[in-house]
Amino acid sequence: MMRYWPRSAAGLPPGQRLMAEMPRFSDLPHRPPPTMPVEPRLEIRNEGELIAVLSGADLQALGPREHTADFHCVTTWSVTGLVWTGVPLREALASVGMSDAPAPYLVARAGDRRKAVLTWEDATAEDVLLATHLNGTALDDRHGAPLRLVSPGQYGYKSVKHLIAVDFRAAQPPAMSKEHLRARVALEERHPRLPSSLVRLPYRLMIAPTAYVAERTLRRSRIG
Ligand SMILES: Nc1nc2c(c(=O)[nH]1)N[C@H]1C(S)=C(S)[C@@H](COP(=O)(O)O)O[C@H]1N2
Ligand SMILES: [Mo]
Repeated sequence: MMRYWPRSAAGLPPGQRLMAEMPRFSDLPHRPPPTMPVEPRLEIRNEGELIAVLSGADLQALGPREHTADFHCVTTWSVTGLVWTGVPLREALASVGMSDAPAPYLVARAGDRRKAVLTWEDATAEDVLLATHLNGTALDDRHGAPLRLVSPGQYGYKSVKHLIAVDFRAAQPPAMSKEHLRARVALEERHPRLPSSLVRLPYRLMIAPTAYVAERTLRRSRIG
C-alpha cells in the first residue's frame, strides 16, 4: 500500500501531491472494470436522442495525435507527463456538425454507468481528448479501454473511462454527490459545497486504501 502514498513536490497545482505511477482509481473501488468492446464506439446524443455514432475508424480518420498532460485526482494525487493519443473532443463533435454548442451541458457516460457533467466550454477546451492510448499503448481495463475522456484542467472524475456516450442537455443535469460542475484544478474547485481546505486531508487519507482496493479488484477481475 505504501507505493500509493503521494509525496509533496514542486510545481503542482494547489493541494496536489505527486504519485509515482498512475493507479487504477475510483470512488467505487470494489467495482470491477466493465466488459467493453475492443473497438471504440461513441454515441453523440441530444436530450437522449441519438444524433451520431463515432467508430474507431471515424476517430482514426480525424488524425489522432499525442498530447502530454498531467493528471490530477480530486483526492490530491497527481501524475505528471502522461502521453495520451487521441482526438480533441471538439474536433470529434465538429465532425458530426456540432461546431457550435447544441446545448450548454453534456453528460459523459461510461460502460460502468459512471458519468460526469461538463459545460460546453469545459468539454471543448483544446486539451480535452477522446483518448485511445496512454504512453504509446492501447488503453487497458485499468485506464479506461477502449476510449476515455481526458480533461487535464479538471479533476480526474471528469476524465470518464470506458466512455460510451456524450449526451447534450439544455438544463443543467444533476451531478454526482461530490462532483463540482466545473472542477477546475487551477481554481481548486474540488467539491460542490465544501471548501477545499476542509476536504483535502480526508480525501488524502483515502488515496492509499482506495488505490489498493481498486488495483486488487482489477487483479481479481483479470483472473476471472
Ligand atoms: N468509468 C469510470 N471513469 C472514471 C472513474 C470510474 O470509476 N469509472 N473514476 C474517475 C476518477 S475519480 C479518477 S481519479 C480517474 C482515475 O483514472 P485511472 O483509473 O486511469 O487512474 O478516472 C475517473 N474516471
Ligand atoms: Mo479521482
